[in-house]
Amino acid sequence: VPPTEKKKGSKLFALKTDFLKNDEDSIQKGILDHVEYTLARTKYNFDSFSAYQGSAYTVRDRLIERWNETQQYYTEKDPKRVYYLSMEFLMGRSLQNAIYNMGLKDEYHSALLELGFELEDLYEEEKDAALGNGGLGRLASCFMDSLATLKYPAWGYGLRYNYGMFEQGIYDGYQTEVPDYWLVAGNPWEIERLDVQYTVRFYGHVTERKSSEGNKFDWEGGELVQAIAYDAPIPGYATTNTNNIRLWSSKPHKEFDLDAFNGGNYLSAVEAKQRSENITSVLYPNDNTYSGKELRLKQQYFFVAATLCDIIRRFKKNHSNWADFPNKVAIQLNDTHPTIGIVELFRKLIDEEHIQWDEAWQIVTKTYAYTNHTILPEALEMWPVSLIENLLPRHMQLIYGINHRFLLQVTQKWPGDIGKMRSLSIIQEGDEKKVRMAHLAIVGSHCVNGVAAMHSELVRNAVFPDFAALWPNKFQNKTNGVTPRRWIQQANPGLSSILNKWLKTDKWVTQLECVKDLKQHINNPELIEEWKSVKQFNKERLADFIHKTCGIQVNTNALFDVHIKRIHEYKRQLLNILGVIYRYLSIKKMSPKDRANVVSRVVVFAGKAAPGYVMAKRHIKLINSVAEVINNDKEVDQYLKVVFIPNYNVSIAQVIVPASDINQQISTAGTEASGTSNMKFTMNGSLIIGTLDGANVEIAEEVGQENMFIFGLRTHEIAGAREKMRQKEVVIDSRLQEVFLNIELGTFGPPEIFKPILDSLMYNDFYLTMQDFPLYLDAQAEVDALWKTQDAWIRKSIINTSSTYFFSSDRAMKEYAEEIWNIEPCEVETSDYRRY
Ligand code: CBF
Repeated sequence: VPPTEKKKGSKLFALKTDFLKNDEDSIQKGILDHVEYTLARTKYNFDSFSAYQGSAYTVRDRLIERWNETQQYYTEKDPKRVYYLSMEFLMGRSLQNAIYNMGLKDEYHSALLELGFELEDLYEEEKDAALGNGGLGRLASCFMDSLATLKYPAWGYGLRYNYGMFEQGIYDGYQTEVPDYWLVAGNPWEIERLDVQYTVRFYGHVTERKSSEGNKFDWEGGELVQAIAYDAPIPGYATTNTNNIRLWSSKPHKEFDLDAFNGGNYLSAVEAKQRSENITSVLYPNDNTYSGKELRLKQQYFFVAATLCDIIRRFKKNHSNWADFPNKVAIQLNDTHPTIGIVELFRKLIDEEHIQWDEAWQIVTKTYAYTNHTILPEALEMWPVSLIENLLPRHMQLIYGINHRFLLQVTQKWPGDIGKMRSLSIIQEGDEKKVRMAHLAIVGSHCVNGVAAMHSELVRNAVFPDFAALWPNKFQNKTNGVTPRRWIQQANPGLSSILNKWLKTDKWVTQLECVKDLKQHINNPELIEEWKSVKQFNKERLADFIHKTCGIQVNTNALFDVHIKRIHEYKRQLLNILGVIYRYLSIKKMSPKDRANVVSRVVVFAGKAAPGYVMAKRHIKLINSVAEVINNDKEVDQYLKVVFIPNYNVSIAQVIVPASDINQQISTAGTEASGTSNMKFTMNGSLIIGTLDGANVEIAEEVGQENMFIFGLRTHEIAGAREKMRQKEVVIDSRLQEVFLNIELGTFGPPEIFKPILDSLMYNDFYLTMQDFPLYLDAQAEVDALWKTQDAWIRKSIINTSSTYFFSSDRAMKEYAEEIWNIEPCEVETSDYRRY
């Protein structure tokens, strides 16, 4: 056909329907093509890592197809979208998740087998994406999985840190930190979008200009930084719907400081540019603690400024009336970290779109909602006014204006009550004035939620009671949840097979309520046997991992007692290790006859401490020192082993959780907002030993307290217990005294190392470890007793798994969608998401 006769675009539409095939041959060809053309390798250096990369790129191709279709579909239908703003996404690995969610496990398995690789081995080649600290970031990732699976039009927004969560090493029992340059071997799971860039301003000054429509405020000068988008497609399970997490990376702005350059100052002009790349360099490794560093505030503003440009650009594609904005856009703040986004949207509406104050504020508050994830005072963000004034001068002016109008509302409700104004104000007065970000988040949102029933009660009644009195309908609870895809189907194939068999369906993967039917078979010996053997298999898998990583051989017939989470005083790893010491001393004292009755245990710890958290790091040292003594004591060899698995992350959790018999959720009542590992363990049939804290309370309601080991002070008893401690009225349990004595005598190494730990208990046992200690030992004794009747144990384990519907993130996302965001599913219409 002569070129002039070719119909413009005809080929384009013909190609568009031509999706990649998913038969074995097509997958193999895709892998080999990527190994050759993307990685530039030959068949002679086709090793496991290149097989992983090649496979990942073929999966990514398929994800991109689905992603494009989904975005195209959403653009056509223009549904209301939710934007989940989170400074952290703890994604873990992607290959297995994507293959499972796309329903291509068997195809990939056999395609790779013929190429000489086991699919399961290739999973291990992938480095975790650890752009988060712990619960909050992992929750965001579970939520993204559920949103895509439920076909909600949702976007995640965050930062693409060059260095994720540090890698933890253990040397001489102490934690060491090594930077995690996770991008070193490339990242097949992201798409660099050089076409999506925004400019973000810092510092500078505000110029007020008179105009006929009122005064205008221009924010000018300062430093400009470029935000570049990186997209990570998030496939829903068994659906074409594939959502997106867009992460921003900072790059120098193209404008060059010509004056400096011409003045011969070339190098300093380049250095200034380099500074801008620092913004997204590193994830702050603090969990549940506020870091008052300017760079952190820069990260927060950089993040929301780019995100809002992007959201508004998308909104403007189809809309010109700003009143429609909250009907099309819901923004969820994952904690206060992105709260400056409230002011940024307001600034854009007022200064750039020239909307009047009241109308603009209405749009803002109808759009935003805020999730509170902690009530620990050390986590509450409060930025010095002077810092914001310097970095974001226009925002500070607007915050004052917002606060002024808000305080008028307060005076209307409580006329003349200065105390109320002081306690509610967004600005905290004092030697150094500070902006209370949680107050700003509450004032600027239409909804505020906690993450478990008990936590939401505390948020409403203990932390923000005056706000709740002012706006009683603003406060809600949305109990957390976790995705059963990653935490059952992918982490525990044995359990998945049991569920498929006994429920006669695999519907549970997306409708977790199905698992309750398992209870019917609770007395069936065949199920009990299968359950035992799956647990045994998972324990052997973990034992191998422990042997490989720690060089410790553990007895897989022992009870696996697991405590994995960030190391924090409130989470009380200390209570656990003191209990372990007591167990050790008791075994040592026993006669051989008594020892025959001892329940063998493997006690597993894992978790990172913030690098600057000295006490938490000392706890790690204590755990490792105790482990060293116990693991080398031949006398207790078969009864007790203690393991600290280094560098805890998502993929390691996927091996530990399914292998656990009991899991420790032992925070001081009233301190853990929710906890989410408790949900993952329960799904995997591990029994909780725990306090009535966070979501443990609701787990107890679903599972039944008789199927868990609940102990300890209740939330309402905490204040009294602390007072008792202050008055020095606490009588130290004699068993604990014996433990202290052994630490002091040097049984576990030089006592001076551990003196600060003992002192912290003696002088200010804020987390009430000593008062809960005897109750904890009693609960552990109950654990031992039940373990001796294995079938009864297994029945309880089955009950745990079958009572977990409520803790699926699918349930949580439906609640958010219906009760906060007001969004609906928007299913991409395709005949078959697997595309044969
Ligand atoms: O809501 C998710 C999790 O968030 C935290 O990790 C947090 O960072 N604030 C809480 O400590 C957890 O209780 C909670 O489950």
